[in-house]
Amino acid sequence: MRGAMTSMGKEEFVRRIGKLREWMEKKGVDASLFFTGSNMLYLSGTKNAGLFVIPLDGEPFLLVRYAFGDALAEQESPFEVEAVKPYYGLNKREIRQANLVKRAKEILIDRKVRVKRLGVEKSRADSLKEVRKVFRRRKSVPLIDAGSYVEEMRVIKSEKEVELIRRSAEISAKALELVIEELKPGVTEKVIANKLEFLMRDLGASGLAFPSIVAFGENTFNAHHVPTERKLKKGDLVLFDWGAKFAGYCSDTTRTFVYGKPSEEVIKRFEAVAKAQSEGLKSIREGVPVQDPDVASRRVLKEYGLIGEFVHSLGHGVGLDVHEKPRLIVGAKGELRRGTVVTVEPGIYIKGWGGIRIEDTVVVRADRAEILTTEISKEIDFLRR
Ligand SMILES: [Mn+2]
Repeated sequence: MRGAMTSMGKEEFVRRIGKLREWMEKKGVDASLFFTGSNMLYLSGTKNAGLFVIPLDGEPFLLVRYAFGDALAEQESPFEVEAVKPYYGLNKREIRQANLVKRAKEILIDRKVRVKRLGVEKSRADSLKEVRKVFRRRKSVPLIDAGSYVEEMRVIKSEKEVELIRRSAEISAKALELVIEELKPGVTEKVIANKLEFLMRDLGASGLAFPSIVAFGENTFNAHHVPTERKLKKGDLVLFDWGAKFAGYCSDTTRTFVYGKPSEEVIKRFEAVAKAQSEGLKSIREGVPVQDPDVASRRVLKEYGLIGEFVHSLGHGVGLDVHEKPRLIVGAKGELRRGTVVTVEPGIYIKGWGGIRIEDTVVVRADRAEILTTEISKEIDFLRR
């Protein structure tokens, strides 16, 4: 299932587009183009189209290659969808490609929109080549980065968006609870990861936030581990880093447990990471410097002599993409804003031994971090029985 519907009403998209149009007006941008992706999804309700065109005045519209998403785009988006049909014929001279950018320009000309400055996603270098070709007249049309502006808008989530992230977290938690029953000596990381992903989809996920990480024993050292045939043994560290998508929105959770009785060494290291996480969480509220939670977590690990093993940032924004702005890291500029959703995920990595990471997805409130991924135990010996 490709479902990416955000289940927002039209008025929410109109509100978002209205905000973008204020920016367009200020920048002298007459129309903005968004390619397939999360910015398109955020503004239109679908990412099954090829191009979303937002004129400063007049109705926005989606363009899509005929039979390659038009039916889905029509279902998912409240905006006009036009399918562009290619024709191949019997020899090369007859070929007419479906050129969505060219069609966008024709429609804008029909509607008497004169494009002197065009909003685009500057990060999409590949697609911009075609835009430059089509929109060049005697003088080329300046391309202004509307993508970064939309990504800034996406940092602050509405309550509706927070609810969808919470639903994603609930599905993820339920799936983990069920897959834990499948842990037994000899079962492989791959089998557990496949079951976990099946369960998330079965419980109503519209997709996965990212490929699930299931790591046993020394494989927990690899922060971006890909599940293998490694078999579970008594006494192994067991790390899950996983997340469903619900109505397009992601959540991101990590838990580390021991299968069996944890050693004193594991207990001590786990305590350090757990305390680093709780201190990071405690430091989160509206208005604090973005770097503070990272510094708070790192300070704990320093007390435990483990600061050198915390080799990534504390967290990242989460929404339609699993990695969004802002990045929680020492040195980051700015302040945390209310409604921002971020992960808090300190970890330590000791080569040849393994890794421990604990992660929750939280929303920044006026006075605290509200945890959206609450239902799964953070006890190291949770799997002991
Ligand atoms: Mn994460």
